Amino acid sequence: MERIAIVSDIHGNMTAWNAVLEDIRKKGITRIFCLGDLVGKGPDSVAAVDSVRENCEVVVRGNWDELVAKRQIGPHFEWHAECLGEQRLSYLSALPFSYHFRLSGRVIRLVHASAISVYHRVQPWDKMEERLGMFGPIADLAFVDNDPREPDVVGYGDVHNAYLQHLSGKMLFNVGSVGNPLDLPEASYCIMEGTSEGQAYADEKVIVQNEPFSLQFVRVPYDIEAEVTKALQSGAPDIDLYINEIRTGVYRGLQGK
Ligand SMILES: [Mn+2]
Repeated sequence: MERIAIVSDIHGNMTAWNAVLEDIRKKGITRIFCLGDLVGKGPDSVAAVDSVRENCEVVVRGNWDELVAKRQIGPHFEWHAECLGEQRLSYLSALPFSYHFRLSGRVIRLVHASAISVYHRVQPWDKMEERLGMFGPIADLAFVDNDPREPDVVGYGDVHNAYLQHLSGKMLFNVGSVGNPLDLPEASYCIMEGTSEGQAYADEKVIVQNEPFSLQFVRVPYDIEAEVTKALQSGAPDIDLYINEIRTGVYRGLQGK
């Protein structure tokens, strides 16, 4: 049986990320896949990149990773790019758009935001057509699909709110955010459990029996005020917005709006 921790949107919040890593280790899980947005918003992009590189087997590219890596004009992007330096920026820009694998007879697709682009945002309340688009062809030109089958399961990050839906016989889930959750103020991640495919599954002619497959949603409390102190000392731009969000779990702290 394989158990894989799927994390996303760390956004330079090392206090939350270290708490999640500790929880993953305590559970005896050794495989971690990351769905992007390692950097930006929070104060510690450098440590986030170094730790993700060290701990994650698979990492896909997020919108912040791309914007910071290409030194997009704007105080946030430039500040984080300056901290990161050339070597880490080239690591971020080389991250793949998506990752596909098989577990328990299912084709699993992992992307940051959608099949269309790292900037194309899909919310659980969007039109059915929009959500089903997550299972459609990958638009990224650099992407080479080696799997002849359409995905049965799509997992992503980007919106910072965790959820699971079943749509037309497919499963769509969002792992939420480690460092900047916008549903409730605890770090979020998922654990996927299933049977590893073996070589036979690579051949589309082999009829594969589906086996039990599970997805667990985990919330990890962490020391938010310690992170606030780090953020205030960092000199990162727009840190007040970040602090409001990690304290409230609400986008820009705008409760009730
Ligand atoms: Mn993000």
